[in-house]
Amino acid sequence: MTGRILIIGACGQIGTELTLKLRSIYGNANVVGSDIREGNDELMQSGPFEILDATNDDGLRRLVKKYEVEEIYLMAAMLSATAEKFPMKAWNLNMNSLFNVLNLGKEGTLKKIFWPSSIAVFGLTTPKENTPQTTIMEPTTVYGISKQTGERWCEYYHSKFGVDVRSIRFPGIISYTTLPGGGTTDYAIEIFYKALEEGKYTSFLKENAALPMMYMEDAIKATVEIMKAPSENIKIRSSYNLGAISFTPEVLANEIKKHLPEFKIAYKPDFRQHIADSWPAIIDDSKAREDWGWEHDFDLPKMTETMLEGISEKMK
Ligand code: AKB
Repeated sequence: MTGRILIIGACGQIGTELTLKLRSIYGNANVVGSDIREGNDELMQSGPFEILDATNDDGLRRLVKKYEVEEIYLMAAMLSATAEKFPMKAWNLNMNSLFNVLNLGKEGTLKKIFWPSSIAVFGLTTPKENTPQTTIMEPTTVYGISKQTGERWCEYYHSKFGVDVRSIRFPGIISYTTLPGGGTTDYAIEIFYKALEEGKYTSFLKENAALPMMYMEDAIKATVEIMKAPSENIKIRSSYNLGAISFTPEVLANEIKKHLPEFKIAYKPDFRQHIADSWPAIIDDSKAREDWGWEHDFDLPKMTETMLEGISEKMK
């Protein structure tokens, strides 16, 4: 690679760990982090960083020129629960940031683009179990509508203009380094903090709300691998289904109890339950496995153990 990599949304939950991983692979100086705000010390100190509003096309172009960027990972987005509160702001951020990047691809400035989609592209009419790669998609959330529309544009820019854009439909991503903000799957992170800090947790989803989930290390591995794969292996240019673990709040609580037997869970579903109701329970990711060799490493016991150990360490 001759040019540099730019991460937009480098200080978010996935962006932080992705930036650090890419710096470890491609060299610190070659991976530029950018976000609307500063991130943690490790991220800020390990390589170049710039303040950037993802909707600012001129600002983005300035950075691409300054650092001779040839690859962009667009991680900035407003997630499902927050997007329901600020629909127009979510639409503006999620769509305009994507167009800014896709247009740089169309102009030939970029060699490759990564843009995450989500299980939120599915809706109430989608089969919930083993949700196929290609199926009915009638998303009912602002976030889901923006991600589904984004997928159509990615495919369009690839087929019309040859833009090498690659995408994954992320499930809920579980991690302890940087907290997520405004997602429906965030309960699966909060529960660990509350279990360790207070010994109890009140879930905003029902006990039987099954959702696809994944440990962060697997999400980063998938992102790195799809971007490294030869272009001809990437046969789907909208976005790939990607699965790892699937569980309900009750199943997760029982797994936590194996380590913390006193842990108590209660349920008080709020508006986020309606969002979860419209999403798949388990997703069929066989196309990602066939096309570019996707395999996950973390199952529920390994993820639970890693989360409890990591958060305990942070609390010391
Ligand atoms: C959310 O809950 O909004 C996100 C997602 C599944 O895309 N974590």
